[in-house]
Amino acid sequence: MSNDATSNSWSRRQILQWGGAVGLSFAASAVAIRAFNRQSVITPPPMRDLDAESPGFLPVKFLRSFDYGKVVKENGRTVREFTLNAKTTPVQLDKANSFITWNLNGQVPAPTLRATQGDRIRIAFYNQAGHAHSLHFHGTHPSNMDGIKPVKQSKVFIYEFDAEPYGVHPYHCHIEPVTRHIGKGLYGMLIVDPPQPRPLADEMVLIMGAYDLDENRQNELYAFNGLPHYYMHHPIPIKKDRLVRLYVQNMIEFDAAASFHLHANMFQVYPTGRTIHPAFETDVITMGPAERHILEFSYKYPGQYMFHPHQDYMASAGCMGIFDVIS
Ligand SMILES: [Cu+2]
Repeated sequence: MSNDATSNSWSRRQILQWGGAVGLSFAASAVAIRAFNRQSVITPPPMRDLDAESPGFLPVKFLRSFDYGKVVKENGRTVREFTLNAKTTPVQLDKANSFITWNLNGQVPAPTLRATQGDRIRIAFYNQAGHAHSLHFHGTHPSNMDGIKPVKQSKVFIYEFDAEPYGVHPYHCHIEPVTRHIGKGLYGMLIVDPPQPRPLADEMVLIMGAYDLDENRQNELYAFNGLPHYYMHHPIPIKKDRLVRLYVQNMIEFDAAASFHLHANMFQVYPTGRTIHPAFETDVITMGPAERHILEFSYKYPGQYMFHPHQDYMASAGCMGIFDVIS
């Protein structure tokens, strides 16, 4: 990666954190994203609207944002440095419900971190929240980097490990009760790209989460990328016949599983992102907690198509979105 991209990463992070609040145009952020995203040089169609009422909770931006970190070379090796700040932030989930989230960098889900297999990952974790938290990554690493030890309020911990193996890896807080810490919003995705990059595609992240508003160990609201019903009211534009690559992850607590169904199409499945070639094709896939996959498809016909769990109670409670296929 070039130095160019390195300097862009910080400005983009600032854009992500502050851009929504000041009404930055999506076109400008798309340029910034494209400038430092090595693989996705595809320009996605612009989305209709940017809601600024919940800064930090901007599913439009989150969808196609990948944080490649600040790149430094150490003994010829690529090291990617990330900063994650645990915070406590209220968010308006819908007209009726606000919720105190525990989050990273003021957003739910946390930033999507991205590296290539064999890179070194270094994460400065600052706990600025009111509780002890930690960062536990899936993937392969030594036990002292497994993130099960609490990092107390106002403390810092540096997590450092090799990016391996390639695939899609959740990360989340691992402080007891873990269900509560994840349910409050402390989760995200680490994408480790294979040494030989996947083919160009319009890449997006869809993380399924849920909110237990009254703490009765049942979810009342569900969401893709943090805000219930968001992509239903803000359909995601995609180009007809263009390859779409979804990184889909289930971070819903309390429900035994969640499925993902795409309307009027089939998708190729790369389980856990751990294969280079698709394992099978289907139009609905079921994921247990923390399960994740890469799904690929393209649409043959223009029009609007729903995506949602096939469990209707989850879809009708917010985990619902629409792809708007344009010619
Ligand atoms: Cu926690």
